[in-house]
Amino acid sequence: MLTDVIAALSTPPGRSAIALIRVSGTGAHDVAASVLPSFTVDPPRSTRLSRVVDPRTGERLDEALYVVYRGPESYTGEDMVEVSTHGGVLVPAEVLAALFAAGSRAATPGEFTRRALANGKLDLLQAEAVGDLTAATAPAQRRAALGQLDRGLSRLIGGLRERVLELEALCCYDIDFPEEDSGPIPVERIDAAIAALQHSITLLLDTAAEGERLQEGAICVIAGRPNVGKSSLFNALLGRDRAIVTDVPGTTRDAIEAHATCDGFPFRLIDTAGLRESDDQVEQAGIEVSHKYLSAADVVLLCVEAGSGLSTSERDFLTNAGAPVVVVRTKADLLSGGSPGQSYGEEAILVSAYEGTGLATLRRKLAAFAFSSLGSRGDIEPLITRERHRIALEQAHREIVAFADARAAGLDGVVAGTHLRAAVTALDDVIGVVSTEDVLARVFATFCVGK
Ligand SMILES: Nc1nc2c(ncn2[C@@H]2O[C@H](COP(=O)(O)OP(=O)(O)OP(=O)(O)O)[C@@H](O)[C@H]2O)c(=O)[nH]1
Ligand SMILES: [Mg+2]
Repeated sequence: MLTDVIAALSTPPGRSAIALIRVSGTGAHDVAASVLPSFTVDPPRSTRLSRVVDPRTGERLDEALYVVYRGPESYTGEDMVEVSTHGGVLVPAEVLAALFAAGSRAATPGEFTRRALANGKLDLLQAEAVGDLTAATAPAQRRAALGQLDRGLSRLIGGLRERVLELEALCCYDIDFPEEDSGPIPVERIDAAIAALQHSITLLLDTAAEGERLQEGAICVIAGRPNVGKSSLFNALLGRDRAIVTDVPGTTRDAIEAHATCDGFPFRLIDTAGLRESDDQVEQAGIEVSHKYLSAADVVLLCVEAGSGLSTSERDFLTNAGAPVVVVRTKADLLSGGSPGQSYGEEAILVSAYEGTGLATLRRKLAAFAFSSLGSRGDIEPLITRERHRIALEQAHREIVAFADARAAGLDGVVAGTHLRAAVTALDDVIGVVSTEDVLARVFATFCVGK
């Protein structure tokens, strides 16, 4: 692992009041001292004001605040300096160039966090949580990321790992001391430990579907006949006019996607072409796209105009849908008195995109449908949010099953024990005890420089 001095802008470029530049590595203090004439290390972790100069010319570039960290007490675990310069396009770029001239180089994406990982300041799950927190758009994502950053998931998986090791120890004891006074370990005790472990891993795996959905946003497809008000509802849920609305049936031709937060949970809302038989080639293509999205949906909003009955095709839709369907009665403002119309099983949600009525109820319902188990579990319990976690846990589970099978088949304890070793390795992979370059590259692929 390189420990040379890296520097990067940690705030987005562009006009802003302040920009933060990070410098880290062996010699980071010397680099910073070249551009900050009044630089002192002691006491570390306190804020000081200094002129910032170009070391090549001595020209003043800015007046900035800086904080010095002495490794290992820093984010990366190395010597670090954070300089808060004035923002904008020019000053931060000039200060950064001065830092490069003083002997640092540009950090690669995620390099600060990678160093934190290499120096044991964070484990791989925490590094992922840093990325998740900065990418979060919905409060539920923030809560999950903070929990993971607090090592909630690391501790849970570390606990599972301990239990596999204990199981291995129990079996080794059986092999090494079969004639001990205390007698062999009762078979039931080992069987119970295996069953309990499998159960715990399964419970964690059960969080994967909604955990991964939390990461990506739940796919919510808005469907229904042409002109029922799908695009209007889509815009109302987004709070901006994203899709075209007209009174011409068949207005929306393609699927339109946008991110939205409903009741604190992330969604990918998809407005689609109205479902009907059409001779129009373009519209027909749009309808095919609608079907494709419907098959990938986590939840479907079936829009039916308030007051009108469900058609046969809508009833078919309800019975054949692969995802939970929320029936929405649209254009509630046009309903004068009468009944909103039957909803078949589900209580109808009456909405008006024009007046905004029913939208809050609808958002709550969407969150309850797409994140039912997360909602009921609360935020305390760790969950897995990535395919990477799921694949490794499935592997650990398979190895424990294979271990149980090998024992049942009367296989030699040492041979059976290799499955437990493999289970430990799989769990280690999740926490990132030893991570290969390709795993790291994938985890850090989405990081920006300066993180
Ligand atoms: N009164 C009233 N009219 C609405 C409401 N929502 C939509 N409309 C009207 O209904 C018509 C169709 O609205 P759209 O949102 O384009 O309907 P759509 O389902 O997306 O239609 P297609 O894309 O053609 O399938 C427009 O004239 C809208 O102004 C509503 O809440 N109240
Ligand atoms: Mg439309």
